[in-house]
Amino acid sequence: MKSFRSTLALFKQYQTFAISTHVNPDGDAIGSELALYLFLEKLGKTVRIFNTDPVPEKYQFLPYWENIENAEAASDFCSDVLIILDASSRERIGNFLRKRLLPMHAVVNIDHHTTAKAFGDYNIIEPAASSTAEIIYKFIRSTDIAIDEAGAVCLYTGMMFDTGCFRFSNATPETHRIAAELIEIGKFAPDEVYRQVFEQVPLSKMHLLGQTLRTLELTPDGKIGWVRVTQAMLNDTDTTLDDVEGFVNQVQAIDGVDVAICVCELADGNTKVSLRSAGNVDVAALAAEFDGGGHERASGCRIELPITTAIKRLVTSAQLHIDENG
Ligand SMILES: [Mn+2]
Repeated sequence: MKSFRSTLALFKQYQTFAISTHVNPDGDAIGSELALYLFLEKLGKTVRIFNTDPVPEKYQFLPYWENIENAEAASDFCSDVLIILDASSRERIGNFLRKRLLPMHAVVNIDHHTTAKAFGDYNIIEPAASSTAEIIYKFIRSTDIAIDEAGAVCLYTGMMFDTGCFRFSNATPETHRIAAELIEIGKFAPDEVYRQVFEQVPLSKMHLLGQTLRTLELTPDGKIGWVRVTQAMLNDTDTTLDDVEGFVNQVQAIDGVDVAICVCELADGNTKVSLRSAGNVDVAALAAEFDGGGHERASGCRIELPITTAIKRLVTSAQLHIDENG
């Protein structure tokens, strides 16, 4: 682990920086990238952001989002320092970027996932932080550079996204205090950010959600609930796996459900799994049994089995976890 102070010293020492994040970037990934980009620009550095996947439309209200470049643009750029945000592992930035973004001096890894690997020369990993944006906030606060309006809305968006709009257990009192401060600095309307991030659902995704909820099943005691998404459903509604994001929370919202499971059939016939816990069961441990990872209350894994078999295994395991906890 490196301290904020030594990381700042590294930033001051070198001149050119590349920033990247995981594939299918979310609000935390993009908000964190932009906030750190603005910070480094204030230090007088040359900074570029390269992502494998484009900025989703719902984040195209964030200041400077258009400065985020695609992977191909990285071909002619050589940085002193590469900063990877929110990615868990170096591979998660995508194959092309992993091979192309080779810095002259150091890789800095900033992340909050409990499964985060210390792949950088500098690793700032804080599993207790709500989001990477919260870590970036604390880092900038530890310097003498002020967070401006643009930085504030980027950081707020990251924290808002990863806490499910401050609903999840990772939203600590400190997260709320920071959010309040960012609203004051940024002078933005939090309800407007909420609308942008959470209420711009495409009609096709709503159709998929409708089909998905019709697959809901529960154990007789109602403590484990699961839904399934098949390739046929994706084709029928003209949606992709990305659209399944958040569906598991609908299952978690059912009264009495301790463990919520959403399984998706992948194009190769295997299964992608999202897990949520109401707090009695550690779903990071459950996911780990299938080589997955995440947090106690939110995790995921990939299972090399068809969805029906995968569900049976998952429900059996979840039942054991519930029984263990009385
Ligand atoms: Mn995150």
